[in-house]
Formats: sequence, C-alpha cells, structure tokens
Amino acid sequence: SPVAEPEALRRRAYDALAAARERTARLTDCVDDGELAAQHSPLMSPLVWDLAHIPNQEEQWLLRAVGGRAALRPEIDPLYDAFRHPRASRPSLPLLAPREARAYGAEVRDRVLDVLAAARLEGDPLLDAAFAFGMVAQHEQQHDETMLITHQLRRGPAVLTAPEPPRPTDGAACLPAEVLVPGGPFTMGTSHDEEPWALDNERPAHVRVVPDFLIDTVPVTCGAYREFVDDGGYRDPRWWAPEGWEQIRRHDIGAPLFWRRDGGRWLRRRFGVVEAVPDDEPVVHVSWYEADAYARWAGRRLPTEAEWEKAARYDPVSGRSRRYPWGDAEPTPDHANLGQRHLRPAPAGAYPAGASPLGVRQLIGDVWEWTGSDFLPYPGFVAFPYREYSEVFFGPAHKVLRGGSFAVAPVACRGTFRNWDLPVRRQIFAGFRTARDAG
Ligand code: AVJ
Ligand code: FE
Repeated sequence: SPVAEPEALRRRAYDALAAARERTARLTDCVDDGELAAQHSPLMSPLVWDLAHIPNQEEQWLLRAVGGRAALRPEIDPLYDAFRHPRASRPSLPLLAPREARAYGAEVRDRVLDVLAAARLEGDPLLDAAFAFGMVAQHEQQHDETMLITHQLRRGPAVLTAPEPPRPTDGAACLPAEVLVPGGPFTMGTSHDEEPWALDNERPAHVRVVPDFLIDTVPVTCGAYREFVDDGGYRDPRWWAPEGWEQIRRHDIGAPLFWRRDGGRWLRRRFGVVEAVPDDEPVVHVSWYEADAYARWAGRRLPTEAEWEKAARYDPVSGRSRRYPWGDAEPTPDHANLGQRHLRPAPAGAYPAGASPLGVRQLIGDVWEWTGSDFLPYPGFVAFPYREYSEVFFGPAHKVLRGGSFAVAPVACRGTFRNWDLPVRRQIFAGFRTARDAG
C-alpha cells in the first residue's frame, strides 16, 4: 500500500466510499420510516440522524475543505453536530426525513466523485494519499457500526441476516491457553508513510518497552465467562473496581448485556433472535468493568494497550512491527471476521491464517478488546485534521479498545487502530482477552 500511483489511490478512495455507502443502505433500507426515526435506546441516535450526519461530514470535509465548494446545506450543520446534541436528545430535533436524508447523501456523493476525479492527491496533508477521502470512508463505516449497534438494541423480529462465520479447523481446545510475548522495545503506532489512512491518534510511530508478558491465545469465551457468572462473580465486590461495583449494584446487572437466565441455562438475544449462549464464542457486550472483574477473578489482568499492540504487530524474527498480525497484506475473509459479513464473532480458535507470528489468534475482528489503558496521546501527537476526532477525548475517562469487531470494516481496522469508550459501556461489540506478567 505505501506509495501508490494517483490512479490507484483514486480507485482505492472510490471503492472505499462506495463500499461504505452500500453498507449504509443495507442498514437503513430494511426498516420503515417510523423505525428510522424511532429511538431504540437513549444511548443511540435514531438511524435517520446517522443517515444525514454521514453526508454532512462528507460535505464539510470533501466538498468544502478539499473541493473548495460552496456549502450545499449550511443550515443543517448544527443539527448534525455530535457535540451540540447528545444522542438522547436527537429524536426531538427537526431532522431531515429519511427520503430527504438519502437524497442529500446522494447529492453530496455525486459532487464528491467530481472532486475526487479532479483532485491532485499530493502536496497537502489532507490530500496526500487521498487521506481525507479515506478518513470520510472510515467515518461512514464507523457510523455503520454504530447503526448496527442500534439494530442490536432494537426490539422486534430480525431484519438482518448473514451466513454463519467459519468454525475453527483446529479448535481452541488444541491451542495453548496463552502465548509468551518477549519483553523489550518495539515500534508502537505508525506514520502516514507506512499507513496513509491512519488517523491522528495512531501517530506518530515511537518505541515502547514492555516487560515479558503472557497473553491469551484467543478472546475470553462465553463459556469461560459463564463460569465467572455461575461462581457468583457479580456478587463479590473483591473482583470489582469501586465504580464498576456501584454500576452493577445500581442497575442490578448480573450477566453480559442481552443475556437472560431461563431455568438452568443462559439465553441471549442477538439481532432479534433468541439463542442459547454459545460456549465457544468470544463473549461480547461486556463493560470494561466486567472485563476487569473477570480478569481479577481469573487471577489475571487486562493487557495494556502497548502489550496488545506488541502481541498483534511484533515480528520476533525481523524485530519489525507489521500492519496486521498476519503481515502487511490487506485483510481477506481468511484472515479475520470483519465487515459485517457475519452477525456474530467466530468461535474461539477460528482464522488460523490471521494468527500473529507468536500464534495469538483473532486479534483483528470478532470483538473489540478492552485494554487496561486510558485513551492518551502518543508522544508527539498532533491533532489532524480536527481536535474533535481524538484530542477532546484524551484522558482517564475513556478506556482503549483494540482490534475491531465483526462489525468493523477493513478500511477502519488495522494493528494500530485505536478505539475508545467509557468503561460503563456495554452496547458496543466489545469483549476482551486477559494477560499476566511473566515469571
Ligand atoms: C472512534 C468510534 C469512538 O463513533 O464516537 C464518529 C468515531 N467520530 N464520528 C464514535 C466517530 C466522529 C467515534 N469512535
Ligand atoms: Fe460522526
């Protein structure tokens, strides 16, 4: 990928924008206008807000900033400013109706393709390697994941379907439970030369030293997590950070979100279908506090963000950090469960072709993985192109998630990609793996 010809870059940008729009349509064409305008959870926007926020951002960055064009719909900017209106208040705004939002999206895209066709993709940090186009495609895909979360929260019969993910060929049972990652320096983060569409918080590349540590070969499964539940884990304050204990007591939480006990067994609701909790699948819909408590109960801890990245990128033979666990090649369906091809994580031990050189599996795709780390800037961080993407979220309030879920598009996922959320959040497609100090 580094240093591509302008026509290859233009094609890559075009394909990334087209793939995002196709997915947005898939997520919003399957429900009626009433459902698009409804608020399925106070944690989420109505889908119709995302439907116009996506092209509004595209208009601001690609038509106005990159294309130098006059504003198409300047009067709606404040409605779709995420900082002005918290999610819970968005249904009461005078939002564009679904038909208007779709027409606005199509009109913006039409003009954006003209801008892309004519753009010189160099000589400006927004244009180098078509960065702004890649950023906007990633933004749309991030909102597509948000909309998929809204679908999961929505009540009523299923409207989305997808084939089942692949079963592991060799099974998690045959794999070692944990992998030793050698201590010492490695390169964390990246640069625009190496990863042209990396976002500001992934930069710059810098050397980190971590001590020897062991990390789970696969994410923590529902079966393993159920042992914590059945062992009374949610009733024992020893395992919980004080704020986490307070949250589970106040909201009477005793299992992952969407789980329900039915006599002697556990059921869960997944995109409108109720099914038995699958023991071999990575657990999903747990808060950082739940992940942290499980790890303490298991005599372990969450990996730090640096440990996660070293496990995912470090090649002990060359000493180099790679773009993905499997190397530098773009993800294929053999490497990882990405892109909403499936509506669930694959069973633990799947995707042997996606393993890291040290043998850690499913680092990319399946479930976002909570790390023990706060979301902080790397040394030398520079906000680009806007402070509100990352910088305003730095600090101890947000925990870092890594690796991406089954709902993350390949364009918005790589070994350096950093996501963050509040430690109480459970509706996101988040699970975790555990670690411990060596020796
Ligand atoms: C990086 C996923 C936390 O969805 O809030 C979307 C991405 N930023 N619009 C989010 C984002 C602006 C962001 N996360
Ligand atoms: Fe956004």
